Amino acid sequence: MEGAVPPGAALKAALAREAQAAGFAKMGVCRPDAIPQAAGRLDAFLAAGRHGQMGWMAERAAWRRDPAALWPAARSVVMLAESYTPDHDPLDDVGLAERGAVSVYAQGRDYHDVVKKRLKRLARWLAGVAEAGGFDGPEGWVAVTPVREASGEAPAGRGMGDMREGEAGSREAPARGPGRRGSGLAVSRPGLDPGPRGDMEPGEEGETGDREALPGETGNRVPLSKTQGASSSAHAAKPAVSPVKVFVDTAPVMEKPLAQAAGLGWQGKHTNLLGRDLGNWIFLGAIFTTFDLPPDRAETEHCGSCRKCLDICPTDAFPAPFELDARRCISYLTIEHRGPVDESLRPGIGNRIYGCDDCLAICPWNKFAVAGRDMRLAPAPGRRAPELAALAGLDDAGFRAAFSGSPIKRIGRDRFVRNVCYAIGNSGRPALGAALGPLVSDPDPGVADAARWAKIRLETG
Ligand code: B12
Ligand code: SF4
Ligand code: SF4
Repeated sequence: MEGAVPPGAALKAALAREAQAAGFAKMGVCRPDAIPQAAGRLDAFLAAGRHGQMGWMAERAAWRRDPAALWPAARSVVMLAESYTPDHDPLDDVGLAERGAVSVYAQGRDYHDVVKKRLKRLARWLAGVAEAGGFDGPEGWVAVTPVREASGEAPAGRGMGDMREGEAGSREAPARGPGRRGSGLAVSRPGLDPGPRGDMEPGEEGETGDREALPGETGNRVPLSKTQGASSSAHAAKPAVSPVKVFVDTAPVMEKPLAQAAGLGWQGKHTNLLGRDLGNWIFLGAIFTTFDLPPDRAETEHCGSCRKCLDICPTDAFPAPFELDARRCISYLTIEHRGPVDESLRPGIGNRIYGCDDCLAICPWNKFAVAGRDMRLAPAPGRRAPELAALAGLDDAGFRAAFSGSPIKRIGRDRFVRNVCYAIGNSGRPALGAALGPLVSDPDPGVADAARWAKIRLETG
């Protein structure tokens, strides 16, 4: 029965149905070698030092620049878009004098957790297909034969993956079909702003951007489950290892060019991915698989003569259209940058205390944006535009309690309160100076420096 039907198209269609059922807004497929142009552009970005303190970008460049090198056995990359379109205009929060602006993606639950679950659900489904030797779809039973993992696979390493052997199938069982059975999955983690994040527990340091997980280090070479390894004899061409790796956080994968190659949209002049049917409020996720799936047609660019995103940027972070100097981007400065921010950039930060959305919010293609489907990504109470004076008083425990389950927790109290001080300094409200009082001698030098700067700025106008 195996190979009776050309499997790729039917398997892809069934996977797309699973993706939609799981809640993804869009799915596309490309080959791992579909983005040859990205390597040179990444090299130029790094050579110019535009990654700033994000040293992990350079350290992992060999994998990042070439998805085929990350996992040589992969035949297809499945790219997925998750919508988080806000129901308000984020620009309304910019410039509020006594409140901080928090970027939309950080107002709800940590998206990594949400997207990770969805990606795992899909990956379990794919792994289940491999285990069963085919799938049962509207077309009837379709046999599939995944490619056997050959030499050159990513090196195995210590296990700190999100999923352990035997865990698959115990939670979130796929809706139907072979995926119900346990399947060992290979798991690694891509990300919005890399570094150890959503899996952190109270007591761990809320640090971002230190390093990214490598395929072998993340324990993503989890072997197949016992059911796969030992029992079933129905699937003679059973793969020696899992046919799928999920990238749900901090993996060295260039998700935007891959998503463009997979037809989800194009990288706009603000460098983010946007689509005519998606807008730009989307997160990206990737699944690498040994299955041969027919690739989609790459999307072409539709920015035309528009330059709204370039013009609105408060810190002039775009040296040219389609290029970003992260060192000037408020998202980088408030989330990734450790220590004092260059004084010349502080006024431009305004009241943005975590991330920045200006270039996304202004994009005219958002009028076609799909609505966010997951309420967990909607703003949690008090997370949109919180009061600066209250935030300035947060100690470590208070910070952790306030931002439990939020991506904000990752940056830790010190960096967050540093940002709050900059916002107070930019508020033009001398009365807020009282909240800075104890912070000028804060044990964290970044906070103390920011508080002193803010005090002077409030006093001198
Ligand atoms: C590092 C990083 C950052 C850094 C650097 C951002 C950047 N633009 O590189 C900082 C901290 C600043 C950042 C900020 C944000 N990030 Co971020 N970030 C990443 C990360 C981890 C890697 C991105 C990367 O590889 N950058 C390196 C550069 C070289 O790559 P690039 O941007 O693709 O560069 C391309 C262009 O320069 C282009 N190019 C260069 N020259 C030319 C010339 C022409 C003619 C053309 C056409 C193209 C072109 O080619 C390059 C390669 O494709 C990704 C996750 C991932 N693993 O991909 C998330 C990711 C890009 N971030 C994301 C988000 C949501 C954000 C923020 C919106 C968060 C916020 N609200 O604060 C902001 C947006 C800021 C912005 N305008 O980009 C999402 C974007 C989703 C989307 N719709 O695209 C991602 C994909 C995470 C995810 N999984 O969803 N981020
Ligand atoms: S996120 Fe903000 S600071 Fe960064 S490039 Fe966009 S508008 Fe500029
Ligand atoms: S604002 Fe204009 S230039 Fe920028 S990404 Fe959107 S369409 Fe392209």
